[in-house]
Amino acid sequence: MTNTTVETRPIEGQKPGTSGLRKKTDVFMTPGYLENYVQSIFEGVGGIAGKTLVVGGDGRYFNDSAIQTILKMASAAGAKKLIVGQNGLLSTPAASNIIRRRGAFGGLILSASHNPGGLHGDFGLKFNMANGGPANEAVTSAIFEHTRTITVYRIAQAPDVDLSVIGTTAIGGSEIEIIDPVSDYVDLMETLFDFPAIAAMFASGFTMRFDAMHAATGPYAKAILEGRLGAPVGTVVNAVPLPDFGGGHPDPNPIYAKELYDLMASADAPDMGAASDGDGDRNIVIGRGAVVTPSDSLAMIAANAHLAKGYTKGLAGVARSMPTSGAVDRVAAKLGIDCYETPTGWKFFGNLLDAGKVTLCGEESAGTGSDHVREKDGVWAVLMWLNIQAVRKETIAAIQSGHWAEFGRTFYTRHDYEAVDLDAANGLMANLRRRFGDMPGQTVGPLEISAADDFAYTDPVDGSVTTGQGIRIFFKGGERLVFRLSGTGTQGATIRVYLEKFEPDASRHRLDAQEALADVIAAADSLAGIGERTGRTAPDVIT
Ligand code: VG1
Ligand code: CO
Repeated sequence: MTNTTVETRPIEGQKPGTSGLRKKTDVFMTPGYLENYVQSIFEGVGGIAGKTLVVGGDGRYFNDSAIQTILKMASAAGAKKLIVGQNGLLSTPAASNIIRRRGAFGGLILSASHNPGGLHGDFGLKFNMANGGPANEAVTSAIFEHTRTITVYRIAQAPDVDLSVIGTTAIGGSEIEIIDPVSDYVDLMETLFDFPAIAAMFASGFTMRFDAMHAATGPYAKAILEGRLGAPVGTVVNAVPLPDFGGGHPDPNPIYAKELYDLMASADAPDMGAASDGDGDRNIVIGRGAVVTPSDSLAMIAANAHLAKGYTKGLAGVARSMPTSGAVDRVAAKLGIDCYETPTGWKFFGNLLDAGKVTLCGEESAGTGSDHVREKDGVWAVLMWLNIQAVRKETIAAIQSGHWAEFGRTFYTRHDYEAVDLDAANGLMANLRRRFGDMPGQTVGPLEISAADDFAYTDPVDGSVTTGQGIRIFFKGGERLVFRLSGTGTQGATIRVYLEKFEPDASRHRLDAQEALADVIAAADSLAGIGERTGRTAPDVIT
């Protein structure tokens, strides 16, 4: 077995974003592209000689051959051992769990999450650290710096490993262990949730549809819901991961999971609907006629988590990303626990979780999770909601109404403008940045601005500072508007506009969010000139 040293040159644009490097698949497949980035990861983390790494992905097109390259390069870099999900599959939260459980140095997760797969779709790669969480800013910067100076990469000349066979093999001096991607994860879930109580609920006729969207959660949801909890076969639909996600867009939002949303609004709705994304870290939970927004889901889980056996001690604290609504803040205040506000992306929760400052975290983008791993976790959130229903013996709609009656409702929506011209999007943000200092006191329609800033975060654990995380505009009546650009897109820019408003009056809680937020929506356009600058008359996606 020989290792080859291949000369290479820096490739422009290999800068990790919100969650690793994401590019069009055909860009990732350009000779040397993946290799440059993988070598830069190995250098950026200080070398991997003698170390153990976990490797797996969401099964999308190029997942398997990219893994072969990674294994050969890891061997050439002197890795002691590589733990790989069978067929190259590991959901993101399952990978996080394996890293922690096996005491690995870190892991490489191959995913572009909710973005479509295929040669003309998207691909992604990120590094997670020993705590199981996404590399922090210091490490991603070191990786990026290396991509700008790289001159060589090293790769073992070896035949491909058969990823379908569970067991141990080797490339050169590196042991390769192919594992069942599901079983450790199921064990972990069983320590957190009351499986017999949930099984009894299914046995008594509780009905559910889980849409795995032909992505990574299929095998996990099937094993747990249908296998362990006795839900009827067919409860999990689109359960087989496919390289192109069946031609779909594995994002559990109202546009791409429309069938599920429509079912839940119809007379045939089961008791619960749920879906996850490409790599299994996102979730949406829908009751019969009752969509639970992710921001509300976080708040409702915070209020009820003590009902699940892994959380009976209560929560140490909670954290939400800045654009996530303030619904959870109200629960934290009532519980008397700390609530942290972080920049977008799970990497910012890692220190808070490691330091034991928070137990529960969430993002408005359909991400919820806890200190059981260091990623957001779609199946975990679904099991949490099942456990809460099994204990409270109430429907999701009733739990939702009760929560709003107790805490008030925070109306929330996000408007996305996708694949916008880069200059137009940067211009829109630059214009807001120039003006936010003068905004307090100004009126926009019936609303008066009380404060505005560009969100910055000082990590309370390591003191690191992250700036420029989104323009926040607060209004006197408690409304809030946030503008930021996506850090996961692969084409042009995506402008995200986050809108919210607190409503204490229970007689208004069943209003439609778009109606309740009409003044804030109008203020967004008038302050940012969205239509004028982008030429768009409506958002591409409303969540
Ligand atoms: C988006 C979401 C963010 C999430 C990130 C990764 O980032 O807004 O909340 O953490 O995706 O999620 P951005 O920069 O595009 O807004 V996933 O499921 O794509 O790994
Ligand atoms: Co995801």
